[in-house]
Amino acid sequence: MKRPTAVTTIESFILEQERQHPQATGELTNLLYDVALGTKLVAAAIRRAGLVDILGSAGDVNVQGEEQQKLDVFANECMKSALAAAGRVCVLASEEDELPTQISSGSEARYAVLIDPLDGSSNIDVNGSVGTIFSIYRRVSDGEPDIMDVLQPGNQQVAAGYVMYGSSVMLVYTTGAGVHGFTLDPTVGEFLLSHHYITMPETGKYLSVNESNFPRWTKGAQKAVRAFHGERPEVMAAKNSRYIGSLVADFHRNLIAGGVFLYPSDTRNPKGKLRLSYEANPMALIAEQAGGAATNGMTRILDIQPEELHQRTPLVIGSKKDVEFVVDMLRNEPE
Ligand code: AHM
Ligand code: MG
Repeated sequence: MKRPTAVTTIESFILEQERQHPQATGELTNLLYDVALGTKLVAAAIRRAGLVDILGSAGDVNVQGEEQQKLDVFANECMKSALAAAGRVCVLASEEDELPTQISSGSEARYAVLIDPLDGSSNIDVNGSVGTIFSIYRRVSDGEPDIMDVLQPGNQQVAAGYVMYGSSVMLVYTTGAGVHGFTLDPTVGEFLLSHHYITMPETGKYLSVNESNFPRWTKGAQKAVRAFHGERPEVMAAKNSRYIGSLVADFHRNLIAGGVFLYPSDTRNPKGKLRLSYEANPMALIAEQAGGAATNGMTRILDIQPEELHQRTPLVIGSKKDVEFVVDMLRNEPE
């Protein structure tokens, strides 16, 4: 007799994972569910993005009399509303806001959350893939929430993940017990388990890097990329180039199919371009949990102590052996 295929929602999956830890209170489950809800609101808005000009351009007033906002501002508001509702978050930091937003000082507000609400937003105008990235820490402050709640190194994250708004909407997350992926079923509005225990191949097929920066890289970065082009087959097999310009989408491809993403420092961006706390750190935790690696070229991303909220970092992330290869090149020729 044919057995029915089990359907697992994100809620039941996280609950089951928490149940295996008797000390768990279920709060993290609820918080992750709030994140998922926020991203569903963002997904709904993105699906209508191409209609904005027809229904009223950004800055106009829509039929409900509300002012229409640019999508990244709107995504920020969606995420904040979803996370603020239940009082589980003490402070929320976002790429869109210069300063962190205090949400609650109550003792039940045990988490600090950092988000990039709409990563790769330049892709919106061309109907390309974008994403939302999130990073969750346990609160370290007593009394009033503090900047230190959001300036913790990535190795203190209790959960991290992203949602990719691509040909389908997918949520990928980790709580330190493997990486799991859920696909949004738009007909029922639920994220359903589609990728259980995702692992990255040790060496990948793909190279993702903005090669227009090549003349401004260090010799080490140039050498690494040339080797990925196939110039040194004795030490590195040639890779296929794929670059979308959206970290979430580029990382996601490499997570599933194997590969390496680089945004090294260059003479225009001497500290790198990507943000440590809400772009590099959450992706680094996912990469490591999937068997990959992430570094700034010298130090493991998760071990960097952030000094300011919007701090930038060079980033090399992906399949472990590919990342190690780049690190060797960068260390040998750092200039
Ligand atoms: P954003 O969060 O403001 O959209 O910027 C970050 C994006 C990343 O998603 C992407 O990897 C990178 O910037 C692309 O930069 P570039 O256009 O220089 O290649
Ligand atoms: Mg971003």
